[in-house]
Amino acid sequence: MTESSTLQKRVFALHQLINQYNHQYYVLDEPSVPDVEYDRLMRELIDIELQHPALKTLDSPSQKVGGEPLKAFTQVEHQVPMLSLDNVFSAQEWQAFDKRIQDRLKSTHDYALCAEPKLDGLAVSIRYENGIFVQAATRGDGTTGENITENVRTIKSIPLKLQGNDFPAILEVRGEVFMPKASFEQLNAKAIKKGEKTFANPRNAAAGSLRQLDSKITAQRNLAFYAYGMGYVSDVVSVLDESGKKFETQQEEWLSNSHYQRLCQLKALGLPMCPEVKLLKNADDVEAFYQNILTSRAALSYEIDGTVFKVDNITLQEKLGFVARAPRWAIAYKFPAQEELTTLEDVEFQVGRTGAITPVARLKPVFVGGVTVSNATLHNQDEITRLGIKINDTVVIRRAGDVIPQIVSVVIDKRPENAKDIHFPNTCPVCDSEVLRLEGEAVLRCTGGLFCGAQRKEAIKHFASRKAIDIDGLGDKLVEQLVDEKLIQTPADLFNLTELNISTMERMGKKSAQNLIKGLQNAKQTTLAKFIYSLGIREVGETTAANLAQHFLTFEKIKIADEESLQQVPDVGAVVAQNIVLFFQQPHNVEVVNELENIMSWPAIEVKSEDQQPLLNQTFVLTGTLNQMGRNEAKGHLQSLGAKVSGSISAKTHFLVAGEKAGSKLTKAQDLGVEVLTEQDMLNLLAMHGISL
Ligand code: 5U1
Repeated sequence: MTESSTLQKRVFALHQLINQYNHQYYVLDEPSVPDVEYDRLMRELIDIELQHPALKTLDSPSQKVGGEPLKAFTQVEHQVPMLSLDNVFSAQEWQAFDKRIQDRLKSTHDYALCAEPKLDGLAVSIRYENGIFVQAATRGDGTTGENITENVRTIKSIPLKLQGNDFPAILEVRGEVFMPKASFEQLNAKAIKKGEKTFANPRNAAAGSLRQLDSKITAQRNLAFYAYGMGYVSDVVSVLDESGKKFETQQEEWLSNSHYQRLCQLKALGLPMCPEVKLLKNADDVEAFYQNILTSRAALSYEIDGTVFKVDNITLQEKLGFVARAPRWAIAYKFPAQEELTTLEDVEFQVGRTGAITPVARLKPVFVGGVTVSNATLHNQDEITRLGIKINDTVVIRRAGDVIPQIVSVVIDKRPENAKDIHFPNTCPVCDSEVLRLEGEAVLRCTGGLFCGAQRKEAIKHFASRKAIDIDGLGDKLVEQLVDEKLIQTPADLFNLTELNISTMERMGKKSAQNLIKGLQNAKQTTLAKFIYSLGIREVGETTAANLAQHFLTFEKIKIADEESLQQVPDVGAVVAQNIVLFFQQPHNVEVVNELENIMSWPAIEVKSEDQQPLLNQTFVLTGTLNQMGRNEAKGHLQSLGAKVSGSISAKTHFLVAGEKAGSKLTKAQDLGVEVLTEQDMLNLLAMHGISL
């Protein structure tokens, strides 16, 4: 094949791809590739056309802006074409742009520039006739756009009547409709709640909202607008004279010759102007503006993908003119791409310190947002289902600021034949224990808490903590060191430590080793409640552990209890009961628990007689802030006296303990005639039965 026919084929392929992406982006509002890929293809095409002008045809996408308008909207012909901007991506490319201007103007670079953030939204043209909003249109193909008047009318920041009295009889305002980041987050959160499709980014959300045939939907979407220029401006301008009488004058009397001042004129008429827009003295200030906006990007309330620089003087703009797609007097200086394409090579499952199992995407390394990315979190099963992703798929990956890379979407068009489904493990990839997804939880969890290598450090720290077994001389740092040096793997291993092997560790003297051995020796004597708590069963806190001990009296009975009998215990609901049963079903956990049972001991629990439970059959509800005793502590004490402590108030409640800032529960208690106690009343009651602070 000759070089020219190879090139011709490539040009044809580029036409097809760019036209397809244009259609998806501009007409369907469903882009399938990130902007960076589109820009790359367009650049390749323009480069070939520059070097081989014979290959530049009239139907080339390089000669056209955007795609065809949607058929469902009527069409609007722009009186002045709506153009797009050429891009530069580096300081060198910016300097080349600056040089082209200097060459054309045959002067130095000492010209003022209007510097603006480049908003990631949708370009629109808004027409005012005699100060009244009459029409709004999308860019479309630059010559003809879609009539979106009714939708734009709903955007709160766009005035339906211009402010003041001095304006042209016909004024077209050009600018960007966008969705602020906060509105975008809210919209997606709502969609997730309703199980609906989410938008990949604020730009798609803005486009989707503007292209609604029902403008009531647009009105609910919280869109915003910043003006960045003027389109058609009529020759006739109406102004008021000093005596307040209206008279007509010519455009040049009113219209400024500075682009920046024109934006200020629009602002004075009530149109929103981006607060970051600045007038630069000359091109020396360009890089600083770019860097400054890049640094503050994450803090801005709206999404941007670069900066725009425009020669400020309109006479100079007119001298410079246009090329096919864009003005020669303006350029978009874009930020490094935050989105890129890559391949999902595999999915691995990581077990976190708390047993949460997270799918991690292993990606073909790709440079995005200024770094090379090879991993991204896939969050959970729901996220994988939502994305419809398979191994070997081409994916859009996004890295914004210092945020963790995210997989935004899958390019279904590029799905290969060897695409494979992602399967979640049935057992923990680290310790092989059963994994469980609890009702209402999005994550999958390993149930081998006492044994699992991934959870080891946290499990031992919890076991040794003050409210659990309380091992003197064993802090978090030392636990980490013992695990790292492979001296222990489970809480039971702690009791096999010897003075000798502890003192071989770095920074451990003989004295500290002796103290730890003594602490371990003392810790062997505990209570059943503390022992249960020390096992770190999910959602079994101190109070639940105490209730379990009081209810079952022996550890043997707790180990074999089924969910139903567990739910008889105060404060134990279906989820906690399931957690307990599953914990004791894991062979590895049982192994460690058996070892611990052989090492540790606790006194038998006295069965309380009825007269030792003076509050038996009395139901309490606690509300508001208790200042002298924590809510959990109070609850434990009341329960130890036989009381039932409930979370909600009803006619069956005997007492409401109302702390500070008690709210609706207090009102309800008063309505139901439930007796209300202050915190002090409750403390007096506890003291009466021998419990004091
Ligand atoms: N901020 C800004 N964005 N933007 C986009 N200004 C601006 N100007 C544009 C476009 C397409 O076009 C004019 C220079 C014609």
